[in-house]
Amino acid sequence: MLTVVKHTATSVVTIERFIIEEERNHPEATGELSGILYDLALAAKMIANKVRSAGLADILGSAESENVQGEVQQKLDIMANEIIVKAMDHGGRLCAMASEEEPGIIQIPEHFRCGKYCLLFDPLDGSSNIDVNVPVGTIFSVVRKITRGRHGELEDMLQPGRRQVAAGYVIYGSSTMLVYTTGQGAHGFTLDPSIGEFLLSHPNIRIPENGRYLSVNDSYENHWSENARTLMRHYKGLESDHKALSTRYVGSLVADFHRNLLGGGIFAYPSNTKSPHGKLRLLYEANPLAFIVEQAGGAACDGTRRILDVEPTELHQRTPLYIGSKNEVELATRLLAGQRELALA
Ligand code: AHM
Ligand code: MG
Repeated sequence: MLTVVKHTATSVVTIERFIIEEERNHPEATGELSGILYDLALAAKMIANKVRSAGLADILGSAESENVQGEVQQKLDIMANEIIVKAMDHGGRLCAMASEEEPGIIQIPEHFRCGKYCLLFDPLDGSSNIDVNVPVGTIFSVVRKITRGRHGELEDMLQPGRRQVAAGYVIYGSSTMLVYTTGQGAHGFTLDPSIGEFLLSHPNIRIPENGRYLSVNDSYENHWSENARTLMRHYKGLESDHKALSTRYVGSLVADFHRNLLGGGIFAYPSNTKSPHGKLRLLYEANPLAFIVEQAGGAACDGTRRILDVEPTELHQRTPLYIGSKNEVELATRLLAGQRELALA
């Protein structure tokens, strides 16, 4: 029987201890998934460290120029990608990885053991915001291998989101936070930089059922479908007695999602005539955040379908996305119903 891990935000609980306690709820667990989560927490600390000194790039040497040691500096998103690959490839728990930064599957080198999980990730989401010191994030998804060979294959990656065994994100903001789920609620940890540990700060996150914020890039309005335009007017209280939501758009999915998860709201990225399939990636942006939001009592859809039920066909597949408070996502599904999204028309 599941025993719910009970902690309050006032007890000092490290992410390691929390992961171990969650694992105890699964006597059959081998500890491999826990190992993946520890390694990701370590990678997050390393990326946080790089992000914090990003503003010094011009002083220490900007991207593609040589730094003081005479090494060519890399762009931060490439650096974040390498940090994750290097932190994760040798643990013996993964059989393959996929990243927004790499076109194909990343195989585990021959000299390392292969495990039974696949990791999909966006190493630095919203990276165009780095230059202006606005929060960015990392998003990750873990699925179990379903093919029989030693290495992970495309088929392992192309599983619907409901099969995820773990998912999470890291936000590099005024503090660094890691939020993850293994299907036992969504829990948030804040990095205490003085001791280098993620400490439980947001146990059992619950998203309010109604929204307070609307996060959407309005500049595409003329390119949306009529139904999407009507939906946005509802959110703004212009079309019905729906309470007017406050518009907040950072342009970093992780930051917009995080605010709405804690405060209530909806993030919407409808398909439009310029991006007929939407912009966000299904496997390593929409799916992990959808898993988290559902665990927190919210919802996510692509306009017509629950995100976690979409059957992926491509590694870097894009999807329209409506994610956040349950009642706001339900309104989106209702108002967009019958309108096959532009991409599917
Ligand atoms: P990226 O993965 O290339 O950084 O793009 C994803 C980002 C999201 O973080 C954000 O929500 C979205 O793109 C913003 O797009 P737009 O500028 O079209 O509003
Ligand atoms: Mg991204």
